[in-house]
Amino acid sequence: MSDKRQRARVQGSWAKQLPKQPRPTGAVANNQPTRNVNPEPNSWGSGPQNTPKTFEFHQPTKQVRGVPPVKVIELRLLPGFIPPEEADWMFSKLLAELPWSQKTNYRQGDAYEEPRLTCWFGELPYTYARSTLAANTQWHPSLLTLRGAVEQASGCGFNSLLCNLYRDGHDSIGWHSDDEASLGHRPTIASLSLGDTRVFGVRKQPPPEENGDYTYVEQIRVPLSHGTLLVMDGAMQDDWQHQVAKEYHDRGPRINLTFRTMYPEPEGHRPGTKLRFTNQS
Ligand SMILES: O=C(O)CCC(=O)C(=O)O
Repeated sequence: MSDKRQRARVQGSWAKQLPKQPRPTGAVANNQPTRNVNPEPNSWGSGPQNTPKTFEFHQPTKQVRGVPPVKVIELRLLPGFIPPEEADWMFSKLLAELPWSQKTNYRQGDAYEEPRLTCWFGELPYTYARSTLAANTQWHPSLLTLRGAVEQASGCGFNSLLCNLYRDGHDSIGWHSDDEASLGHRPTIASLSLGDTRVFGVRKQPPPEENGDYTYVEQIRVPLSHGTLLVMDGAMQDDWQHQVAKEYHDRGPRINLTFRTMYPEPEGHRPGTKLRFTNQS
C-alpha cells in the first residue's frame, strides 16, 4: 500500500492534504483571525492590544469559601486478629474473672447507670461523664498477654485499658469521642472485640453552622466480630464520634477491650475535662 493510501485509511479525512495557507507577515497569535493585526513595524506598540491598562483589586462581595485543612484519620481493622478458638477461650475467661461493675455517671446533675458493665486497669484513674474509675494496677495476666499482642500489631505502647461488657443487645454506649485531656492530643486507641458481633457506628461532627444537627453528616458502620482488632488514630477523636447502639433483636454478650495511653490530668484541670464538649452515656 502506498504511503498516501495508508495515511488515508488510518486517518480518514484528517489525512487529506490541506491547501497551503500563505504565511502571515504580521503578529498572529495561535492561528487567531488576523483582526487588529498591523503588519507595519513602525506602528508596533501603538495598537489597541498594547494600550497600557490599569487593574484595581476589589474585595469580592460574595464570601469566598476557605478550603478546610486536610486532617488524616486512620481506622485500621484487623478481623480475626485473635483466631476463633483462642478468642472463645479468652472470652470465657475474661467474662468469668474480670471485676465487672456498673458505673454511675452524671449528666446535668442527674445520676444514671451506664447501660453496660466496665472495669479499668492503669496506674492513673480515668474520669469521664463526671465519675471516676479508680486506678487499678492488678492487671489480669491474660490482659497483659493481649496488651503485648495489640502493642505489636499497632506499633503503639499502652498503659491503660477500659473493658466494656455488653451483656445483651440492650447494652450500649452512646455517641461520644474519646477526647478527655487525660488521653492526650490525637490519641491512638486499640479496641479488641470478643463475643457476639456488634455494630460500631462512626459519624462526623457537623460544621458549626449546623448548630449540632447531625442529620446530614457522614456515617460509617463497622461490624466488629469475635477476635477483631480496630485501631483508631490521627484526628479521629477530634472530628468524629462513635457508638455501639442498642439492638432490637437478640444479642449474646460481647466484651470490648480499649487499650489507651493515659497522662496525668493537666495542672488546674478538673478531672475528665474534654478537649471539646460531647455527651457520653
Ligand atoms: O464497644 C466498643 O466497641 C466501643 C467502646 C467505646 O467506644 C469506648 O470504650 O469508648
